[in-house]
Amino acid sequence: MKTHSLLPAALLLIIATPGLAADDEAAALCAEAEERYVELFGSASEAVEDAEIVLMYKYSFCPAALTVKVGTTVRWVNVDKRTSHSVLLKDGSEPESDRIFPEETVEMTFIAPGPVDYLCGPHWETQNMIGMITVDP
Ligand SMILES: [Cu+2]
Repeated sequence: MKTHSLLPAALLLIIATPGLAADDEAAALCAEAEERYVELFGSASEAVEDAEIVLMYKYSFCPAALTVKVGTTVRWVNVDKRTSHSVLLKDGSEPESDRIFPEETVEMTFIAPGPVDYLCGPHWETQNMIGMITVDP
């Protein structure tokens, strides 16, 4: 029976796709965020020398996970057109940042090694807007 032999292959496809699609979507979104950054600031975010840049865009942090050396300053830059965001360390060791409006930035310097989970105050719950920084010694 041909229908029975086709079914497993179809199921496999459905199961295999979601993970990949999510990664691809995140990569595409972050590429778009970088384009916005270049549009706004005239050069690539990688060209910034005094900080590591994390973009805030469409309810995402780009990159969502970042590894830095101890003593590094991380600068979050809102490249959205309308939405404001914030940075809130999950462990509560720092007060939540002010609302960061489009084209505004906020920065933090990480002086202790370890993982730092953080959230966007207004959007972590509804949009899963979360990020992580690993501070290497
Ligand atoms: Cu947000």
